[in-house]
Amino acid sequence: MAPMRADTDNGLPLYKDKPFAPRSSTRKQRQLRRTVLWTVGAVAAVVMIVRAIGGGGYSGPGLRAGRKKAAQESWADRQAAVRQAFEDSWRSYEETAWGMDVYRPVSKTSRNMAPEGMGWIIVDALDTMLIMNLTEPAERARTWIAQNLTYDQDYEVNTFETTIRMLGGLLSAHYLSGLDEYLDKATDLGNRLLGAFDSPTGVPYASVNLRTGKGRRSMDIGGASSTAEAATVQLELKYLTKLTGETLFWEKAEKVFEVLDGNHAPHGLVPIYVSPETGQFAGRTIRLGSRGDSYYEYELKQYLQTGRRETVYKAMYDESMAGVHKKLVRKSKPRGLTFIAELDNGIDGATSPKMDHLVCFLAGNLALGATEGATLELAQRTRWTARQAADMALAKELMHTCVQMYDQTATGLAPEIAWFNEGDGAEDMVIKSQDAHNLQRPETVESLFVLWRITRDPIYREWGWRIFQAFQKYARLEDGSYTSLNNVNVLPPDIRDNMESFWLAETLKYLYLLFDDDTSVLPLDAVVFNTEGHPFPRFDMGTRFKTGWQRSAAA
Ligand code: DMJ
Repeated sequence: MAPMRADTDNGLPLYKDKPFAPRSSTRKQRQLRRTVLWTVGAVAAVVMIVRAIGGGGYSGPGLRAGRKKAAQESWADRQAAVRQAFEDSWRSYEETAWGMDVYRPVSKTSRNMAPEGMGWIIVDALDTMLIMNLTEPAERARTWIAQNLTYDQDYEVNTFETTIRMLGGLLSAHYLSGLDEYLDKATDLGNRLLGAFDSPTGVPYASVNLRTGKGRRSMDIGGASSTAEAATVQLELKYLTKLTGETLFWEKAEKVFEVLDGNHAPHGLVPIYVSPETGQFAGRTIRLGSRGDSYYEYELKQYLQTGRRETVYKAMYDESMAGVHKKLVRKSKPRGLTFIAELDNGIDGATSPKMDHLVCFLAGNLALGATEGATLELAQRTRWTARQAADMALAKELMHTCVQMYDQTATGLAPEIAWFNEGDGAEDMVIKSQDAHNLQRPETVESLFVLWRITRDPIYREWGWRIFQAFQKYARLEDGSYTSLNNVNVLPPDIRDNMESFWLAETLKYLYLLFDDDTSVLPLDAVVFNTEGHPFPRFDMGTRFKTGWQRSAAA
């Protein structure tokens, strides 16, 4: 029997820049539901505003004791509201789609991607339940994984998505719970993914068959893999090596960076495709959005993960961020919002003023890189260079822009893509209809969480609360679960029937941590979050593990 193909179209939630295609069949039904929801949402919003005004909302630092207590209670209330949103989303999924990979909360339909399911939503959401102390649903998830989850299926999965969500989810569940059964599953999965790296260069193929271990080239330009996808499996495989002692995972992972770095991309800015056959970049498009984003994230996080011993990754990261400052930072008109432009025609081509919401990860990443996880106050006292200051300043400016991507829409939710105005227009950003959907993405709240932890400036919590309220108001269904939107500028909201697993794995997790008054939970100087929001401990390499490559000089 021919192997089943990876789920690349029609369904969600795989590829990041999948084109948007609205469905029209149930329009009337949706309209009715929207009206009801909108009214309920409006009432809820009024209640919340009244509560915020009368309930001693946060008024900034330097409060007197009595006020401070009220402020703390307020953040606890907000955190509880996020936990409730998770519980409601989860209950809806458990009741109507338990065990399925794709969940459509409006129609209450679901389906699997692999023949026997991949545990896609359960595994991705599990560590959030552990962090939120939701012990009963976490136990049901544990039982489902133990009794139902098998990776021995004749099915091709996307190498990157399976690594960051499934391998990452299992590893962080092991880290947080201490249960070896998650590590056993992770090891089985890790072994099955290794076949993806059997290319002439070691750059992984886009897909791999879980049973046969055979990799398959992508359908994209000449079979090239996405650069971000090839370069975003390292934290997971290295942690797996640390836990199992099996160095093969580590070697496969780091080889990818050796090959990528061997291209000597000018300014450390890489094209978004790479050939597994030649190891060379393909095409001329350079961006920090889809297919480029987490390459830069994992440059930094590999350095942090292994106790800041692998300086090769820090050198790459510094070079890339210098490239971002020099080549990609732009200001919009008329308000001067800082955004990160794209290069459609190579490093010396003209910039394009398009920015994906995905780029908003960079605000947090820059702040994390500047202090390496310490608070800003501590980092500034210890050592503080002009370079760190510049990265921190850019982090704050970009954070503001990303929040504006929410604030400037009718729903208060961000579109997938914004186009910034550099000419005479009256608006700083334009949202095209094909880019106007919201997939419950995490990048902005992820960065708000990192900036809050690093700066301790409460503005980042306030911004996060505003975003969460917009989700409550416009993306919440009658049963309390949450869905995506087709267009963030349409009222009443035009909902899309899909709940992304990263809503549970990332968006709600980061909001929950953002509102946690206890900043010692998962401290940024002791853990790294993988690109899917799964926390792993930083670890000491000891004498057993080492970086197996060095940067080569450009010819
Ligand atoms: C997630 O799967 C990860 O955060 C990935 O790095 C980017 N895309 C989604 C969320 O938007």
